[in-house]
Amino acid sequence: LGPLHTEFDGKGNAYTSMFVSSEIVKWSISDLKVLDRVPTYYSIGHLSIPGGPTAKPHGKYMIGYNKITKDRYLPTGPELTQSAQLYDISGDKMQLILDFPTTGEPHYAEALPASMLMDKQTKIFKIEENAHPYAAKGESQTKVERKGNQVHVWMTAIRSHLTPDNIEGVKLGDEVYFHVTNLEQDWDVPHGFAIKGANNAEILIMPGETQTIKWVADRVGIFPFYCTDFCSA
Ligand SMILES: [Cu+2]
Repeated sequence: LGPLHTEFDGKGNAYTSMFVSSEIVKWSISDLKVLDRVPTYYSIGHLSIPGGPTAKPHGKYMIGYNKITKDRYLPTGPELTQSAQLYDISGDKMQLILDFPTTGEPHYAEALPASMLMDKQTKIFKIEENAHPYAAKGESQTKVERKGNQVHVWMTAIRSHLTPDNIEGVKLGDEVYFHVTNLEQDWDVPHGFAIKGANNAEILIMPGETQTIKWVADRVGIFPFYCTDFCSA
């Protein structure tokens, strides 16, 4: 009851989500016969077979995404945790292999084998190729320069400190630009930067990258700054 979305496995079968009866129905495209049905938990909306909308679906797994699932997990907020199920569809019968909480039912979700991405991902940015005009490619290149009421800080981040880590002479009303270069050249060592009173978003700097955050000195005082990727700086 309540068919919503259909995906294909590339082997002549279609899988349709049924919102009202909370199930997925597998049927044959050639003779429209129902081959199998499995319950979802519950009120399924979209479903995804990795590669489903392509000419060659991967056809091994299927994920059911549910909506307005109210009582399966701890009620932690105004919006309750949603629920999803992973099925093995390699055989004649669909088999539930994982039942897990998730955040909302995606419209629309696609999945693909990790092997298609693993050797193509960027792990770091080479520091010697950093062409950012405010990059500091070593702690010796860090500096603070004033241009009128703008203060530019060439800053570096490396486990576990920021350089410079003490900046004096900023005046009330100054615009301070922190240009932070992450000196790390190792995978998965990002750094962040935040300063007390900043009203723009934090930055997250990948290894070898430079990013800038602007902060206006709108009151007199001492303002702590720190790495938001918790390397202890
Ligand atoms: Cu850090």
